[in-house]
Amino acid sequence: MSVPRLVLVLGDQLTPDIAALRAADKSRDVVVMAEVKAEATYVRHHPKKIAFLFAAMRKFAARLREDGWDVRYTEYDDTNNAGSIPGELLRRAEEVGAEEVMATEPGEWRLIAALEECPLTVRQMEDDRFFASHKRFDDWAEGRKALRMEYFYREMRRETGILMEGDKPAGGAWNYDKENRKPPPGQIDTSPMSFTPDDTVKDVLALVEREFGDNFGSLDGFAFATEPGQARRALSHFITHALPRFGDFQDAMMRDEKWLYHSLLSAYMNAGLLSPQEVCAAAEEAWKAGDVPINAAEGFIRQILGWREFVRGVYFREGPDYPRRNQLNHQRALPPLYWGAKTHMSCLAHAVAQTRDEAYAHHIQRLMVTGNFALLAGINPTELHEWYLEVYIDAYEWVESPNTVGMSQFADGGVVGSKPYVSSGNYIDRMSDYCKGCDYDVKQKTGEGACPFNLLYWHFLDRHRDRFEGNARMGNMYRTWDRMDADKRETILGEADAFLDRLSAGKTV
Ligand code: FAD
Ligand code: DLZ
Ligand code: SF4
Repeated sequence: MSVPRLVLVLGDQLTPDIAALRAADKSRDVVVMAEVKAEATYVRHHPKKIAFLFAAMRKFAARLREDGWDVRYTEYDDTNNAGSIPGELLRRAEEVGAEEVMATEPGEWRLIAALEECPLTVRQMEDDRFFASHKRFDDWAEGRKALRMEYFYREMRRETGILMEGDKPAGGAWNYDKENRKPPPGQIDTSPMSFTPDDTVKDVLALVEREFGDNFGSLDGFAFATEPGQARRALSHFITHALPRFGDFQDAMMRDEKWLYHSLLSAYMNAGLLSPQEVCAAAEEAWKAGDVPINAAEGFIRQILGWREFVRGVYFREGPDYPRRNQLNHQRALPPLYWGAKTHMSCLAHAVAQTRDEAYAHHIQRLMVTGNFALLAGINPTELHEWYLEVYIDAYEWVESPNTVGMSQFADGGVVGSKPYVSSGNYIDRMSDYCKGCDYDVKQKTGEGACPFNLLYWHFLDRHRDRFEGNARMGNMYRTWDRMDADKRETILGEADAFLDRLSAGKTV
């Protein structure tokens, strides 16, 4: 009988035909899965994220066993648990007499390096659960002065044929974003599908409460899907009930509506319970059947076929130093309000509270509330990156860091975006109902009670003038700033400095 090899399946690789499993031989090889301290603590993950992954891992292992695989699964509190992925590989290699490991490339440089350093022979195969391979992205990126998602996305549309009518984009345009910026609607008539914890989930919830109960975040009301059948039902529910209005209200934010018309499918796609291909196909089918308008189908598909693929391409192309870039040299410490300390800013209080309760906030809350504030206030992007990696259920470095370090903080100097996403309170007021319940006044530009976003917006532009003045997309902002009275400019900068001093001193702002 030939010597068995180990097949590593990580917590976000829960796909039956993932590369390492495809390459393995069921009659010979041994699957290794492990809940380990190193992965569960390299940042202090939200308890719901850990519970989701551990429950989904346990169910996936059971399914592989039913399918005839020899699976060696280590639970978190197993006394023999070696505590890390390489440690578990070594332990299992000794147990079964293996020397070789087949792995699917992890989604974080940290773990890729750990597997490279493992004394066993580890073959890392490309993770091909995406539309574009590393080579495909690099071929597209090579020689371009700037990488812009929109052009990459169009190539992906042409190549996959998704939302194409011959060689033309469906409906005549590539992008319908102009129709997708409606302010919050009066009422939301749907909510995402929720799942009552079964015995596996209940066991994991008890374990996570015991081991990680002190991490930021609540386990209450855990209702995520933890197996592919449930995730598929969540997809189909979203397509029928939320997708038709997804486009219109994609950018809206409401105090009492956490989900609006968003899908909540990122955690499932990122962990492997759903494939991006089946999600895009379901949205396209709904449009073809006339159930969903083109602005909704296109807006949704662009996030997956465009943004999700694009940020992954950037992460792997830019290399291991990417998550720690800080091109704007922002050094302020992440303030306690990100961990739920009291703040008078209603938008931040709501986005952070929702994050603590649900391990979820939608894109505009992440980008234009918590991200926008951090950028305007000059928060250290590495600290912020770690925060996003910790607090969201869908966070892995390959997708989180280009969104945080690149799109949201411009700390990569413009690899992901052509200009920083900054706004004054006006944008938040237009797109949300947060300002109505705020201690600050969004209409007030200076003085007692002025919205901090209004002050910090100009402070940001002023302190980074050298870098952004020549940016064609920001010229208008500088012209408006320059047209203001010198006295007013001075007042704004002085009040912004005073606000930032209070923030850094740990005062409630
Ligand atoms: P929907 O609004 O329903 O969108 C549909 C799908 O599109 C999502 O499920 C997701 O897979 C994909 N998508 C949308 N926007 C993006 C994007 N910018 N990049 C990649 N995929 C996208 N997404 C993550 O999956 N993991 C992260 O750790 C993460 N961190 C982020 C950090 C910041 C600072 C910002 C601004 C965005 C981040 N995003 C991240 C992108 C986006 O916010 C989430 O994908 C989205 O909010 C997930 O919720 P949803 O499934 O309801 O998405
Ligand atoms: C995020 C995570 C956590 C919390 N725990 C585990 C674990 O115990 N075992 C495991 O195999 N994977 C876990 N993961 C997912 C990995 O951290 C993930 O594979 C890497 O971050 C690469 O994306
Ligand atoms: Fe946020 Fe300013 Fe609106 Fe308050 S007034 S909710 S701080 S944007």
